[in-house]
Amino acid sequence: MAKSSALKYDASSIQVLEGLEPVRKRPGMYIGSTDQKGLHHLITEIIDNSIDEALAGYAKHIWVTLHKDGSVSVTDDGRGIPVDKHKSGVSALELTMTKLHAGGKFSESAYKVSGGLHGVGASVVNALSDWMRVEVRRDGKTYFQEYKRGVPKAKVQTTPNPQSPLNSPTGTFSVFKPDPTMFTTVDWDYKTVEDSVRNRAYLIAGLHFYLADERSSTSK
Ligand code: 0RA
Repeated sequence: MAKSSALKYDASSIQVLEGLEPVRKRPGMYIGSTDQKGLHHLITEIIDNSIDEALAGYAKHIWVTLHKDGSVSVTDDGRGIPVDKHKSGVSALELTMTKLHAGGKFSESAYKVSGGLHGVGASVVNALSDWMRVEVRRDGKTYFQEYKRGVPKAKVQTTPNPQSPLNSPTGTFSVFKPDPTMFTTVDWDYKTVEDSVRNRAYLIAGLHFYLADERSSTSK
């Protein structure tokens, strides 16, 4: 029989699928709404993780880029999401990207740092994305993992050819394309993104934001 175009799932993929199912079933419960406002919430979830890394004293720069294909990338020069293996054998990066953080912002977490909760929200963005890729720069290496609707395509690996333009020895690059079946629109509004970036930038001295819109080749 010909290989179908549908994904083949092994036991661990099915676990991830089941774990993220509540997000895809009731996206509004996690991001407020599935309209353009909810859509933009995806970007703020990812930016807020980088901001937490800035508040922890590490990230100094955050780059946000709206890409031509409708994907968005957020890059920071913080320490990089940890990639070490949990006792289960799964990378901390994979756990961050695939496990719902129960109770979210109000629960205790091993990743809690000075008022921020590292990584919370990333799995929600991942679950609501058609695809996502995360690259982590640390130990002189670039680790990466790719996901399809939240499910890892393979284990965390290293690559000699990073996609991110990060030119710092450490940092995190996340790029995702929202799943059009989860939102009433997947069109980013430059002004909305700009306002949200500006409002955050005002609050944090010494943190520099860069926003680029490759759809129009404008950057600010
Ligand atoms: C937990 C621990 C460490 C870094 C981070 C989280 C981290 C998370 C995000 C999410 C976006 N950017 C990030 N940057 C850092 C520190 C691990 C260590 O070096 O010991």
